[in-house]
Amino acid sequence: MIDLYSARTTNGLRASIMLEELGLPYRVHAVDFDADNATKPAEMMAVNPAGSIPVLIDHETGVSLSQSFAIMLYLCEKTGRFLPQEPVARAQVLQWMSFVMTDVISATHPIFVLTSELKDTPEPIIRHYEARLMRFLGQADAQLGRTPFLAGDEISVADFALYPTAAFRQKLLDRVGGVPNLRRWLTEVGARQGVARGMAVPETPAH
Ligand SMILES: N[C@@H](CCC(=O)N[C@@H](CS)C(=O)NCC(=O)O)C(=O)O
Repeated sequence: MIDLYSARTTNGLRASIMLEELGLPYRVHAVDFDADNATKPAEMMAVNPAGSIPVLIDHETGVSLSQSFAIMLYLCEKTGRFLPQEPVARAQVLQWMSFVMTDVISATHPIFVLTSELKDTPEPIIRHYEARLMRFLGQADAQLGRTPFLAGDEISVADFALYPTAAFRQKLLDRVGGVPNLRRWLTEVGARQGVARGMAVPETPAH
């Protein structure tokens, strides 16, 4: 059995989307990640003293992990799915996975901080970071014009990594327009049962 400590943020959703897509049984523990670390579940804090979600404990293998990137790769390796073994195909998937986890997230994080955590951020500063994010999403769009999924013909862990981050920026995409291939991909990936189920985890937020 797997325990997942999570919340409905893009990092948490990456873990639950993977678990749902792979059909692995798990228990979810909703965490209020903004709360004082002293109030967070002890089992989770033992794995990740920083107190950030997601945290995954796999009792079958004895592995305990934080970091959504590592959790996604671990689940792929455990099941042999969504991350090819063949070196060239694997390198392509890891390239797009790195693109999501470093380039795209480095652009979305400032937008989150400037619009949700800080008040009265001047509009040009927000627009600057939105334009930076759109440059990266434009890169994904160009790739998705060439291949159905980020790393080629098959859906991979890289697509599941990008999905919650791109889906959470739907309003920006609607305002800016363009990126037709990314929109096609968002519809297709979002229609998958595993993705839809993963996006709704945990059902009830922690308080
Ligand atoms: N690099 C980490 C980031 C994890 C992270 O920042 N989680 C946030 C929620 S999305 C959190 O728990 N923040 C509260 C804290 O750090 O105390 C990952 O990919 O899992």
